[in-house]
Amino acid sequence: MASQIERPAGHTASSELDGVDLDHFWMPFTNNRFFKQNPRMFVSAKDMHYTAADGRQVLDATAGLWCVNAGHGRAAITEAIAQAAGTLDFGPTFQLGHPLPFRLASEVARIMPEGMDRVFFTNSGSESADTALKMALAYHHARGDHTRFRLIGRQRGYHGTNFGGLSVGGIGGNRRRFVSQVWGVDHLSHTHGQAVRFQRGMQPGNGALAEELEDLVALHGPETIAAVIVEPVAGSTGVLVPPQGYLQALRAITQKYGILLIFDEVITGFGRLGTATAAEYFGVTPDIITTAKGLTNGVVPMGAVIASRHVHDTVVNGSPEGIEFYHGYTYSGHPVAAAAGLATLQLYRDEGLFANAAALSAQWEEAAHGLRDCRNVIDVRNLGLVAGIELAPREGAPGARATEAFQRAFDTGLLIRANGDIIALSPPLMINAGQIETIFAMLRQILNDLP
Ligand code: PXG
Ligand code: PLP
Repeated sequence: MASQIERPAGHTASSELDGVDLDHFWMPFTNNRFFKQNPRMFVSAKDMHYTAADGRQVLDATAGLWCVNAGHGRAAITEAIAQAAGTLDFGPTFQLGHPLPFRLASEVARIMPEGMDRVFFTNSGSESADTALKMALAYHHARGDHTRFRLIGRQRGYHGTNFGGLSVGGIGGNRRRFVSQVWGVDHLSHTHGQAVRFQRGMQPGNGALAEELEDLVALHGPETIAAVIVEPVAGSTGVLVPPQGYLQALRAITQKYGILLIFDEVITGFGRLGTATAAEYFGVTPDIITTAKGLTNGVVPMGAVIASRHVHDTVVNGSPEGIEFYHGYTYSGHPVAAAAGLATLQLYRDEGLFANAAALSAQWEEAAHGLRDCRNVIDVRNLGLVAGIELAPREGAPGARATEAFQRAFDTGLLIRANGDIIALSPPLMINAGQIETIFAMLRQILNDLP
C-alpha cells in the first residue's frame, strides 16, 4: 500500500498533492518514517514566504536551506533559465565550451577577494568541498611536493557528504556509519567557547585555538600537510562564530608552512554576512574558496570553487602537456545553472542585497538576543544575517526540544532550522525590518509555549 498524504483535519487539500505517493522518494537527512506519517509540504513560494500544502503562508527565516538569498520566485532568474534552456539546453565543457559559464566565472571573480579569480564549477557544496581538496593536492603535486597529502579539518565542521568533505568534516553522526574515509586527515578543535554565552558577534580573541595548528604541524611534519579547510563561520553545527583574530592567525600559520588555506563559504558566500564573502568580511584572503547555494539563489543546483591566480597557475602551468587537472563533472558550468547564476548576481547588485543584509544586521542582532530570557534558551549567537539559538536539551532526548520547536514553527507559519538543540536562522537578504520583528516575535511565543 502506498502511503497517501493525510491532511490535518480542517486544512484544505491542495490539488498539487493529489495522487502524490510518498513511498518512493528516499529523503535526504530526514527521519523518513516520521515524515511519511506527518508530511509537511510546500507547494509554492514567493519573496519571503512559502505556501504550505494546506494554503498557509510560511515566513521563510532560513532562505530555504541557507540558499535563497534573493528571495523566492524571482522572475529575473526564472526567465533567464527559460531563455537559456531554450537556446542551448546542454553543452559539454570537457574540451569544448559555450559562453555562459565563462561569463559567470568573470562575474564571480569580480566580487571575490583580490587575486582570487579562477573559477571551477560544480553542482553542490559537497562537490565544491571535494573539488577544493583535490585542487590543493594537485597544487602541491604540480610543485613536486609529493609528500603533502594530509588534509586538516575542524571538529563540528561541515563540508558536505561526499567522502572528502565527510573526512575533513567534524560531525560524528555523519561519519561513524561510513568507515572508509580519506586517509591522513586530522582535525582542529572547534571554535565554540563554552564559557562565552550570549556573545554578540565575534567572541573575544583566543589565539590558542589557532595555535593548535602549530601542534598538528609539529606532530605530522609541515612537509606532509596539504591544506586546512574551515568554515569562516560554522553554519550547520549551530552557528559557531570565530574568536577575534582566529582566522588571521590560521592564515599566518598556513602561510608560514606552505599549507593552503581553504574557506568553505557555501553558507557565508553571497551576502550572508553583508559582504560578498566572509573572506572580505574578516579581511582574510585564503587560497581557495568553496561556494554553492546562494550562487544561483538555490534555483538551479550549482557550486563554484574559486582559486587564487597562484594556485591555478601552478596547477595549469606546472603540469605536463594535456589535461592539467583530472577532475570535473558532466554538469560543470551547465548553461541553465550558469544563466541562473548570472541573473542572481545581477539581482544582488541591482537590489543592493548584500548592503541590505549589512544594514539590518544590527537590528537582527538586537532581536536575536532579545530571546535571551525565553524558556530553555541557553545561548544566542549571531553574525551578519545569521543567528543560532541554543536550547537546553531535554533529559535523555537530545535534539527533541528543537525539533518540536521546528514543527510548531512550521505549523504556526514560520520556517526555522533545527540541528541538534540549536535553532539556526538565516533569512533571505531581501528581508525588511518588520519581517525581522515578526520572526522573533513568533519564535518568542513558540519557545515560551514549548515544554
Ligand atoms: N559546506 C558547507 C559549509 C555547507 O554548509 C555544504 C558544504 C554542502 O553543500 P551541499 O550543496 O552538498 O548540501 C554545506 C551545506 C543546515 C544545512 O541545516 C546546511 C547545509 C545543507 C543542508 C542543510 O544547516 N549546508
Ligand atoms: N558514473 C558513470 C557510470 C558515468 O559515466 C559518469 C559520468 O560520465 C559518472 C558516474 C559521473 O557523473 P557526473 O559527471 O554527472 O558527476
